[in-house]
Amino acid sequence: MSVHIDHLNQAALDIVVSEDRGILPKQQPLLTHLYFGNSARQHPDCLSIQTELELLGSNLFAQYWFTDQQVSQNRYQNIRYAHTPQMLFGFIELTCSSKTCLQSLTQKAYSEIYQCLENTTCKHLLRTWNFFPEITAKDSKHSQLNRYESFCHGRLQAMQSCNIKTKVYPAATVIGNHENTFQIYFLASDTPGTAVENPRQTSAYHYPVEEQHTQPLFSRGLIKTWGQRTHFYVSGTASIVGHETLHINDVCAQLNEAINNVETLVAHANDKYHTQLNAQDDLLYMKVYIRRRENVDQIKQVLAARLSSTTPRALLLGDMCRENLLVEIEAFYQA
Ligand code: 3EB
Repeated sequence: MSVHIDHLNQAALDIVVSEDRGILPKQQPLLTHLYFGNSARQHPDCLSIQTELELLGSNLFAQYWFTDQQVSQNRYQNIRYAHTPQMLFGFIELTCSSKTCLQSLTQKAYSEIYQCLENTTCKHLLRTWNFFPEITAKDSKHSQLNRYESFCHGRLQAMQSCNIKTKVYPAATVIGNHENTFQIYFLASDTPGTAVENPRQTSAYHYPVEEQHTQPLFSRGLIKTWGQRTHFYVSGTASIVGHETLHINDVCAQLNEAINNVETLVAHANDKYHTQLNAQDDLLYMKVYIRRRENVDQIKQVLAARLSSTTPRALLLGDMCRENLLVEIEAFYQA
């Protein structure tokens, strides 16, 4: 089966990564500006989102999402969003403490997201990024669940209550931050993407789970064409083979295994959906979430061996949803 190329959807979406503060790389409509670290300023006149994770070994990593059509900005309940008829980027931020029930908070946030999309032309959720504190602590309300498991349950309940029937789950990242905020930002579009699963990994939505537990509803990767461009959004990827964590207590081996997972996913996308992505050359950037700041130098060495020297990378301090994971990566392909 080949990727559905929608010739009516010629909208451009072109992401430029910048590791310096400087002038805008292009004069085109901006859908969003995402930045990490503290040396960037909120960009006026566009949806400008700061992720509250510490950037290690650098002070700026920013992305400018350019399009070729006029962008409008709007609000819906707690969501701020920017959109054209073909694409929508949104952001929700809610207060979250150690006493918060993650299931109710997540259900509220995702219900607002699905209701927001329902009122627009962009009903297909393609990619989400989710951050909240104390991700593996016990949930305050559901003592048999940790906060990540409670999050997974809330995400399912929002889909059910909003009558979302699709099995094309978005690609996703879920990371623990060190703030008092629950943040989600997301990309949606008027036409669906193509979900890609990894033959080395059990699909997360098929993970074996105990009673009272909900599977994580995300796709390993999602392909979307924008005009002449192909994007491949790779979810947060860890040292998990099948459904088991490998290389416990070995951060270098975990990172190598995670990169093996991403490379296998790209090869599988090419085989199954006839994309022609090069796992190194078409990698626009890689983000590396690191649990322990003292692992940074080891991580940099592995990245130097595995990535092209010119590929931008952001190293971010954050917690994984399993205690035994020390590192997780996410990749963004643009060809
Ligand atoms: C994993 O492979 C690691 O719940 O949306 C990675 C990316 C992970 C997304 C999610 C979870 C999620 O299971 C954890």
